Amino acid sequence: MSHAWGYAAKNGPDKWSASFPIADGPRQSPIDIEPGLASFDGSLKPLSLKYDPGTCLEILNNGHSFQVTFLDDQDSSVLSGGPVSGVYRLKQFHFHWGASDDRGSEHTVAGNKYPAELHLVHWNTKYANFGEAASKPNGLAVVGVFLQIGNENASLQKVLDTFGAIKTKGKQTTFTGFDPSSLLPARLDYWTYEGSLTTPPLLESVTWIVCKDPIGVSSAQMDKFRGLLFSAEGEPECCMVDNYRPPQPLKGRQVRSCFK
Ligand code: E5Z
Ligand code: ZN
Repeated sequence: MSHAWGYAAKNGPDKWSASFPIADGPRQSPIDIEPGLASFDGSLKPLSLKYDPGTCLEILNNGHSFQVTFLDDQDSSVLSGGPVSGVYRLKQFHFHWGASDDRGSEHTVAGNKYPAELHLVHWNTKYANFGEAASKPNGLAVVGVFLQIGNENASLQKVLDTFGAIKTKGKQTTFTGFDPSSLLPARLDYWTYEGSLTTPPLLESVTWIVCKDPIGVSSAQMDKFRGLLFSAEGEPECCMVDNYRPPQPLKGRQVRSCFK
């Protein structure tokens, strides 16, 4: 790739393999989840997500999405149970979305897209830090939550209310006291499979935990997402939309569910 990676025709998902050959690897994400092909696994534990709003630090437009970053120097905001062993710390959450409400999620369910997908990114504390964990087969656990159109989401609105301060690439602002639990569905039924980061470097280090139940978002709130820019201040304005990678080949992997 002659340009940095992105989601445009010249540097989008079809082009990533030139610079990141793992793009064609054995455990790439996202995938299409076919519920009828997932196997119920009664040995899967309930997912435990315990988050401390005191660890929420800031919100950043990184030019690909926006992310809310958490202090991860202690076991204060953690994932355990579900398909994983040990304790994983929350590092950040971010979203992927479309140019319109008919697309935007990375994972699909029986071929169907949702308008957006939330990713809560955690790293395995058996490693020293996120950077070490990111290259290990069991280094990361990402919880995926679909957004579906409905009523305004009051918790999400707290995030969207910061967007005036992070419109362009590289901008960040303090964002404290936010409880990411407020963005979770009431029921944590999930599918799980072994996959990768969905953006370069596409590292095959992610245990994916995709919630079956979506959370709500209004169409007006989805429009707020689309008001962010991929571009930096002073550059030609380029709306941050369609920042998702399409489903990748399953290559014999099994998708398991914690529910029948
Ligand atoms: N969309 S996603 O949830 O699959 C996802 C989650 C996290 C990242 C990308 C996609 C991410 N990217 C930053 C680059 C990275 O964190 O992964 N770097 C890893 C190695 C490293 C610090 C070394 N990081 N030092
Ligand atoms: Zn993501």
